Amino acid sequence: MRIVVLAGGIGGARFLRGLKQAAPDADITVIGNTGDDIHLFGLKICPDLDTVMYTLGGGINEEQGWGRTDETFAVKSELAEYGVGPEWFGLGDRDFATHIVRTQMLGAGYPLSAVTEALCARWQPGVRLLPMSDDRVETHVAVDVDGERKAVHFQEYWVRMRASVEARAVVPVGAEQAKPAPGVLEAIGSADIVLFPPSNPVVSIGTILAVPGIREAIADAGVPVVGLSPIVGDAPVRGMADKVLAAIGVEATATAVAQHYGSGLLDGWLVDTVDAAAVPDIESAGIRARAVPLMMTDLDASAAMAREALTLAGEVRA
Ligand code: FO1
Repeated sequence: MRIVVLAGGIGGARFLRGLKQAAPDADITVIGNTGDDIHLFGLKICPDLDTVMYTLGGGINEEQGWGRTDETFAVKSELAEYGVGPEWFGLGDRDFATHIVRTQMLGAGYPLSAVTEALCARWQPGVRLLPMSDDRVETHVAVDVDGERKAVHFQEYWVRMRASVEARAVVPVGAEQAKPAPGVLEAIGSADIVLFPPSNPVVSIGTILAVPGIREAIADAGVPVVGLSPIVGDAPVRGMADKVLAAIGVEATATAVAQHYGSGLLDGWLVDTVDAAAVPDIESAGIRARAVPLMMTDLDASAAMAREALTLAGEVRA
């Protein structure tokens, strides 16, 4: 069975670990969000690609959900001694090696998809990890600071500002000119199932869908598209998805997110048991819905969710 998964960072990566356990024989292709990418210290950093690679490859800092385990910060503190910032983005020594290899390969002319494949040769994530595009896309957030409207890089909004100010707009800069990376449309075209894990519907899955051609390919693939709500009980399970949902005028509810994706794209939607009352509303929007436990408390819980998503996909196919 060929499964395509659109993944952002932490939520997507944890779900993928469960999917691998639930469907050990499946051929899984992950289309990773690159809108979170940031250039720092002359290096290109790809947070969502690295979180998937490290999580599935066994190198992730588990409690953080990003960065490496057993990390040290000698390089970061030496940079700070030189007064070279920013200090608010925690890059560890082991993580720096990933960004040095990536930047070196990009500088030698390799596209991001080839670089990602090379990095994954070491980590063996057990899935094919494709960036959504080889072209540069970087999400920026419009905020009002000291009475003036300005755009800040997503990472500055997310990490330095902790999403503490209202996001007036979220813009994946470069998305309109970006092309799907090699293999992305082919993977979608030959998939048996497409899954939207509980990733951020705006800055992760939304950004992937903003690359021209990807949304259409999924809508036209003629295979079941099933998503899992990142919102449980009207609040994001983790992260601050509600802040960016507000920027696009979408309520932070399981129903609103399903309607945001729309029945033209989504065939099935899993909500948590606390949102069971939402099932009829979602079904009346033309999306099959089911209430199951959606908290990824451990690997078995994630695998159970993945199995529920595959079961729902089988039902909507019929
Ligand atoms: N998130 C934080 O909250 N604080 C950090 O200092 C931080 C550093 C960091 C470094 C590398 C990396 O790949 C991810 C990092 N993240 C950090 C997480 C990152 O902001 C998120 O993973 C995504 O961009 C949102 O999914």
